[in-house]
Amino acid sequence: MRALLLVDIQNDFLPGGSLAVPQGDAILPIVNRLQDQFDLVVATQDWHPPQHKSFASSHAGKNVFEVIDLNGLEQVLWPDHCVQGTAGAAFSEALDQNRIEAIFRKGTDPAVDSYSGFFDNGRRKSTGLADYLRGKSVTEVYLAGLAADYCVFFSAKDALTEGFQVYFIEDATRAIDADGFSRAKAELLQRGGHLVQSHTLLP
Ligand code: VGL
Ligand code: ZN
Repeated sequence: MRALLLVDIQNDFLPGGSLAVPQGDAILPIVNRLQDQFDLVVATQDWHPPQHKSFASSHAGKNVFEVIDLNGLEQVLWPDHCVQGTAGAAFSEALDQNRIEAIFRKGTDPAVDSYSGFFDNGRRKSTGLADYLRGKSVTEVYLAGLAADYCVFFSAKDALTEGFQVYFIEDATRAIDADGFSRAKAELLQRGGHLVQSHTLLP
C-alpha cells in the first residue's frame, strides 16, 4: 500500500504566516491533485503550546534563527508559530482535507522540538505514526508539505529508518533554506530514499 504523508500544510508556514516558507502556497494545487493517486492520505500538524522552547521569544536576549543548545540538542530558535488552537496552526483553507484519514500532531511537549512526524528531535517519544502505517499495510511513503529542509526531511529520514520505501515529491515541497534543502536531498538519496516529481504520479 502506498501512503501520501502531508507534512505541516499550515497557515503559519504559508505566505502571510509567522514562519512563511517562500512559495509555500505553490504546493497546494499539486498536493490536492496528488491525493487521489494514493491508498491512504495522512497529515502531520505542528502543534506547539504557547511559550514552546523552540520559540526565540521563550529565551531572553535570543534572536530568531539563532542556534542554541536545548537540553543537549541543537535547536534553531523560530518565530512563534503553530500555537495550539490558533489560526496559524490550522491547515490551509486551500488544502483538500476530505481524504485525510488521520492527523498526527507533534511538538506538543513544551521542552522538546519535533520536526519529524514519527519521533521528537531527541527520539524519546514516538507519535505512533510508523505503527499506524504498518497497521494499514503501508510499505511506500510519499512525502509532501512544508518545510522541505526541516519537517519533510526529518519525516523522510525517520520513514527510512522505520523500513518504509521513501519517495520525496520534490515539487510538492518548498524549503526555508535552499542550501539546506540541497544537503537534505543528498542525504536522503545516500540513505536510500528516492526523489520524484509529481507529474510522474499523475495520470
Ligand atoms: C517546521 C520549523 C519549526 C516545519 C516546524 O514544519 O518544517 N519548521 N517547526
Ligand atoms: Zn514548529
